[in-house]
Amino acid sequence: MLLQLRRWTSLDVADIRKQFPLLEGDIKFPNFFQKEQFFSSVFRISSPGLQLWTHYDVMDNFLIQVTGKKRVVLFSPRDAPYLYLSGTKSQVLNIDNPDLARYPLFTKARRYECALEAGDILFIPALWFHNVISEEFGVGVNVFWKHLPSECYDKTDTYGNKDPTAASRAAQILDRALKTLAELPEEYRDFYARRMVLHIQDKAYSKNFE
Ligand SMILES: O=C(O)CCC(=O)C(=O)O
Repeated sequence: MLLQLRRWTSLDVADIRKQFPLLEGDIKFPNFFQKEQFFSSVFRISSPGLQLWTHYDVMDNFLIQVTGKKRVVLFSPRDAPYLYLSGTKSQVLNIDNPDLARYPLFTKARRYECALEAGDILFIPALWFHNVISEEFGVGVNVFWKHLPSECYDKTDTYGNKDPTAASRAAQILDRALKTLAELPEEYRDFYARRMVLHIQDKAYSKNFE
């Protein structure tokens, strides 16, 4: 076997063809996007019971199961208010037996569940939350691609999960607005914060999100 001299770091964007060149000949990506839209391909080797917390990615991706079985639970981006997010992850770790005293709104999140077996490919659209558990030892590949114009994405993103730059800028502006409101006495801060929420509900949500 060839000795691989180049040391790959977590700062490299994953590409199974480069990091595991012996496998390159075995890999043929599904023909669903242009070559220049390709972002990464991640080699996934999982032990039985391995669970990945509920999170979203900002790029579309295929989860390709080569061997073994996985259970994937998906939640719509519209259910974000019920998932107790911290960044891109949900704080509800046990989705099968959630702590409802702590996370009461979680019951409102609608779950879509599927079983992935060898040869199956699951399309996970950007922003859809997913929680993955390996039911047996398995090998798989994730393929991520950019479906927005490439300038929308954060250039420092290595995992396909950094929010688009416009979303990050908007979040910073919102933080500044909240700091500005803090200059007011509590009663006024509360009133104007509620008005801001109403303004966002009125202006920013797409009609499909209502
Ligand atoms: O299969 C896994 O272990 C994780 C897959 C995943 O998180 C993804 O497709 O983004």
